[in-house]
Amino acid sequence: MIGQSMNSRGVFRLSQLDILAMPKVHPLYLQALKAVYKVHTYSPEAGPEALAELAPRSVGLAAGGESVVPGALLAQLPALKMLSVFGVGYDGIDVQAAIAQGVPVTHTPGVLTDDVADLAMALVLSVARLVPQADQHVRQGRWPQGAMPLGRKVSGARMGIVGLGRIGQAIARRAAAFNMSIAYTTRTEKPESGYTYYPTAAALAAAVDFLVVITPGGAGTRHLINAEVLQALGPQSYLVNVARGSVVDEEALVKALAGGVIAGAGLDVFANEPQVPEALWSMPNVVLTPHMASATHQTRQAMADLAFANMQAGLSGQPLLTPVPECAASQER
Ligand code: A2R
Repeated sequence: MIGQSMNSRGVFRLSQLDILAMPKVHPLYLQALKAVYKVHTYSPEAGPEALAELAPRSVGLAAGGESVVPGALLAQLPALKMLSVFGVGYDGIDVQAAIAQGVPVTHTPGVLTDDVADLAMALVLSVARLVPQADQHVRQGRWPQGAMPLGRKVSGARMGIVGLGRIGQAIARRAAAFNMSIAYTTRTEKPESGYTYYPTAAALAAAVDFLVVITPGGAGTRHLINAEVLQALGPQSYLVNVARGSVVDEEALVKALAGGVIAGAGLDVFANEPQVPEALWSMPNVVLTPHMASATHQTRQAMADLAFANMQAGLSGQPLLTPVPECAASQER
């Protein structure tokens, strides 16, 4: 146990320990950490001297779901005991390097499942029922001049889910309430789900009206949704991505949308955030949101609480609440 002491109210404090926070870590997570630790924000621009001073003292590393933590950075932190990520996705973290260095990595699965599933359905409904365009139609005073174009019915349509984990299943439950038929693709079939399985994303795409992508990011899923899958989806069907920008070949997507290869797309994530291809800005068949699937007061607080609790557990020798699967597996060995 490191630097543990009891304060006047009998609450354990891990005072005076130094935590390094990656740039843009969520303020609620930082706020929780600052109540207990000395928190320093890592600034890659500040140069190696700034890190050299902090490195021997930094026992915890706080990161966000979009943080990039390469093995080279971890190697500069010899005192590191814990890496706690605020987010369920952790594809920017070199987990194998952390494990090799004896540093456990945690993330925040579960607490954001409902919000991400909610936004997936919001994008399905928005793009199919032209909600953003309808809002503009009214605000810009165009209603008296005429009606909106017709949308695409969602209830009873065919839903395809790429990735049937915690969030994919939550999307399926919502789609079921819309009377949609549900099919999915994953690496391993989930017969217990009762949904129709397709072994590839292309086969699934060919069989659905809405293809919702909700796998992890990283090398294993890079460009899983490519030109061939979009071609299979076809001109009457829609793509929704609430996973990671890297899962979709964005160049192929822009071409498919511009050329009418697919009907439209609802996108919360992009290949090079916060940059969004300008070609998408003016497309009427696209709904764009700024990677905000878990961005509610309630969920961001729950994520901050869990990320903080993991950091505290790791630094006080307690069992971790939610290690990433690779670390859970390495702990069991
Ligand atoms: O393939 P399986 O049986 O491991 O299923 C996982 C699936 N998956 C894939 N499906 C098709 N092709 C792949 N190459 C592939 N790799 C993984 O993604 C599983 O059904 C699902 C991930 O589920 P969970 O681990 O429960 O993650 P959760 O909480 O649903 O979040 C998914 C992602 C996060 O990693 C963030 O990047 C994003 O949602 O917000």
